[in-house]
Amino acid sequence: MSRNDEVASLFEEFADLLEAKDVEYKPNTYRRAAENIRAHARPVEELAAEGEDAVGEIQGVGEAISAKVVEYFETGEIGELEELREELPVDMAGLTSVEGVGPKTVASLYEALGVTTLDELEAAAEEGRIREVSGFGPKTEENIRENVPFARRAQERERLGDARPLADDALSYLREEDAVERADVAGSIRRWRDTIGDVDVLVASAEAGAVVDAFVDWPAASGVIEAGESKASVRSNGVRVDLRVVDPAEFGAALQYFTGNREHNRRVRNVAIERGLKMNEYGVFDVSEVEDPDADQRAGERVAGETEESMYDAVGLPLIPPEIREDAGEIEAAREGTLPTLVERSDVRGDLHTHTDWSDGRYSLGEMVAAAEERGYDYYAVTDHATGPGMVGGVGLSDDELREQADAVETATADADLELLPGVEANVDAEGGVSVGDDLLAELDIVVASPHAALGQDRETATERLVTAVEHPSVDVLGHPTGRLINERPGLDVDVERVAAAAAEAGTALEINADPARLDLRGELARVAIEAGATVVTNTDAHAPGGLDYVRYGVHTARRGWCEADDLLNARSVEDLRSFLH
Ligand code: DGT
Ligand code: CA
Ligand code: CA
Ligand code: ZN
Repeated sequence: MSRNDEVASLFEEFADLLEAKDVEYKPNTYRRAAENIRAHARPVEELAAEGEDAVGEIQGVGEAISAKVVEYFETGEIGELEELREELPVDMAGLTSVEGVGPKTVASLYEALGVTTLDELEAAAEEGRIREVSGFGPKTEENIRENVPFARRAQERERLGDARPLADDALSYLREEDAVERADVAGSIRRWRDTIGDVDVLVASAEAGAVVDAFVDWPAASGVIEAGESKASVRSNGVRVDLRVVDPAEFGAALQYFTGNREHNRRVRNVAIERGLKMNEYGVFDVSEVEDPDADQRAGERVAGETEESMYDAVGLPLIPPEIREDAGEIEAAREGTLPTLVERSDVRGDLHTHTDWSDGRYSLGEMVAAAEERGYDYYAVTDHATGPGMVGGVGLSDDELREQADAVETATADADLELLPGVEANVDAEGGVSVGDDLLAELDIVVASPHAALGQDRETATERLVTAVEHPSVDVLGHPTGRLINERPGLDVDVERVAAAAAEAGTALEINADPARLDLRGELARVAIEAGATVVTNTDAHAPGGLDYVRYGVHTARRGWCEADDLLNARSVEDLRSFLH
């Protein structure tokens, strides 16, 4: 969320709280101000630093509101808003996202039933308590009960793994159209964020109308949200897909602009300004001969726009990979010529965390090995679950069964055209211990150890736990280190720097689990781990042959972590891998 979004949300909440108290007019003034702050081109914190008058230049923002904005940036809160929140301490945005629930309803239900969250609202509806409140009836109660799950889903962002296949389908569909010269994704999906608000698709074409017509007929679209001359939005599998059609000469400019993120773009625009250039979604322009450069977006002489590379080049920067466009040091690195050479999918030589039907996989050892061979890998580890806490349904293997499986893997190696590594995925218990016999661990080629339970520990306990695990002499890989499941559970809160330093010292790799439900470590944490000196490894944790293709999510997540091929264990040769595992 940008700071403008953040401030806008505060005033929206303010408006709702005032409306809940039956205050007239003011709520709408606040909502209009919120909208304009959100849309304002300049960052509101910059304006606030200049003072109340500067903030007041935003349309619809008067003295009272600009004073509050300045107060917010100076003190971290708005006094009046805090008072209102104390009177009505509820999750206003969450509750009002339920169809049919407005601020006044929220106030009534808080006073009568003490409802403060979506969960409490749902419980009250399910227990038939809402119909008892004066002014409410069974019909309203039933509506609320039905609408809460939708509100909850709308608040969630899509997982990358759910959105990306849709985006790929939209691209290949559009690229078939004669009117389409180029098509690509932009936005968070092009940056491979782990969750996606909506999918942004960009097309270069001289016939925008024909492209829009084709897009609304995309077979995977379940409904059209809007369709204009050069823009359209459809829904597909519950995901919103936005299309923009631009002139081919401006495709690179639009791609750069709509890939974001906003902060990255703001910084790059400032680099352009330093060089006397103007950069926007239409191109880079030399405006030195132009009297009023703001009068026309395309004013001046165009110096770039057709390709994204030309856009960065025009402002004196190398092309920055989309995955790291987060204003997290990449602009500085680009200026200094120290951008990393990010790892690529073709660097990956094997998968070191996979399952078969010996534990909870659904395919035989032979089927999984064949799938690995098809992908041209040099090596492949079989790491079925060992028994242990967190292993539900008795899917884990006993030490004897693991020995038996290791023999089967050794036998399969003879006929395979890649190296097979017998291994195990052991469970990391709450104290960091591993519940597989030490002698067996020493016999296996690879030991992945992962936390599966006790994921609510505090940061200190969790960090100690993982440090203990990576220091275990037989552990080679710490699997899905935090145990998070995207949109389901946050996983362990750990000091990754400490765990990574211990892992580097002990020669243990930290996993970037590529299963799109996990993406664990996530990019930002992978970067911390690499900077602390640790080796990372991206494994699919595949339970079926198709799961091996999750490697793309792992590689792009690694790239978000500024990972180079040297940092990635499974980009190494068999010999180098073996010496690391030793
Ligand atoms: P999302 O969809 O929430 O996962 O995140 P994004 O990054 O895809 O954001 P989205 O879809 O709202 O817009 C795509 C990109 O377009 C965004 O990263 C930056 C750019 N963009 C869109 N609207 C604006 C705007 O009003 N101002 C600026 N500076 N950039 C914008
Ligand atoms: Ca988006
Ligand atoms: Ca969008
Ligand atoms: Zn696993």
